[in-house]
Amino acid sequence: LIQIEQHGAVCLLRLNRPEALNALTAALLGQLRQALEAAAEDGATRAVLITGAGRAFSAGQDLADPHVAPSREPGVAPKDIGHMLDHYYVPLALRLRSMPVPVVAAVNGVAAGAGANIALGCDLVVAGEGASFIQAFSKIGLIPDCGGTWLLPRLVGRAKALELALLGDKLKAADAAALGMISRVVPDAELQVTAMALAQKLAGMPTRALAETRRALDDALKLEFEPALKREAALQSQLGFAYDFLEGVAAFMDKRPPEFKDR
Ligand code: LHQ
Repeated sequence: LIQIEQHGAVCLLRLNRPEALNALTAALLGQLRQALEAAAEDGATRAVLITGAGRAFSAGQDLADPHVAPSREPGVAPKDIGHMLDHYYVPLALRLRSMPVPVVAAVNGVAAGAGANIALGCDLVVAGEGASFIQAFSKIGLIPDCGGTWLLPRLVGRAKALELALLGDKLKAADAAALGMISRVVPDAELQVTAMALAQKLAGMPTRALAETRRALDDALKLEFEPALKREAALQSQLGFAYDFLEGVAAFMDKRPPEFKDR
C-alpha cells in the first residue's frame, strides 16, 4: 500500500491504492507510519518525499472502511471513529511533524480530507497545476482532523481557514499557493522531477539544523517574543557544537561546497 524507493539520500514514499484514489485505510496508514519510522531511523536517509500513485494524492479516509463507515442497519450502534484518530491519524501527524529529516509532499492530484492535511503537515508542499485541496470533512458532518484545525489557521489565517473548513470546496493548487498554504505549483509533467530535486537539495543541507528550524518555528508560535529569543539561543548554542556548523563555515571560508554529516 506504500511503495518505498530510495533515491540516494531521499526516501520516496508513494501512497499506492490508485484504484481508490489512495483513500486511507488503517492498513495503509499503518504502513505509512512504519515507513516514516524506518526513514527516521535510517541514518542514510536525509529527506523524505511523499506522493500518490495514479491521478490523486489521496481522497482522505476510506469511507467504505468497516472501521469507519456508519452502519445503515436500523438499531446498530454507531462506531467510535475516534479510535481511528487515536491509533492512526494522531501518531502519523506527530511523526510527520517530528521527523529528524525534512519531508516534502508532491501533490499530484486531489488531496481531500485527511489526505489534504497529511500533505499540509509536510515541511514543503509542491503541487501539480491539476492538483487540488479539499477540506471535505464538513460535507460529511465532521471537523478537519489529522492536524487540520491547527495547520490551516497557521498557514492561511483564521478567516480563510474557516472558509475552507466550513464550505469544504475544492481549492486549486494555484489558489492554494496564492494563499500561502503550499510552497509552489509546477506543471503536472514536471511535478515529480521538481519535487525530487527539492528533496535532493534538502538532503544535501545540514539535516539537524533543518529539523531544529522546524522545531524552533513551531515552538515560537506558542511563545512570547522573549522566550522565543531564549529558545533560539538555546538551540543555536547546541548547533554551534555540531560538526555541520564547523563544516559550513570552513567550506564558506575555503570557497568549496560543504559536506554535511550531522543528522
Ligand atoms: C472513495 C473515497 C473515499 C472511499 C473517492 N473513500 N472511496 C478520519 C477518521 C475517521 C473518520 C472519518 O474521517 C477521517 C478523516 C477524513 O479524511 S474524512 C474525509 C474523507 N474524504 C472525503 O470525504 C472525500 C470523498 N471523495 C470525494 O469527495 C471525491 O471522490 C474526490 C473529490 C476526492 C475525487 O472526486 P472525483 O475525481 O470525481 O472521483 P470520484 O468521486 O469519482 O472517485 C473515484 C472512486 O474513488 C469512486 O469509486 P467508484 O467505485 O465509483 O469508481 C469513489 O467512490 C472512490 N472514493 N474517495 N474517501
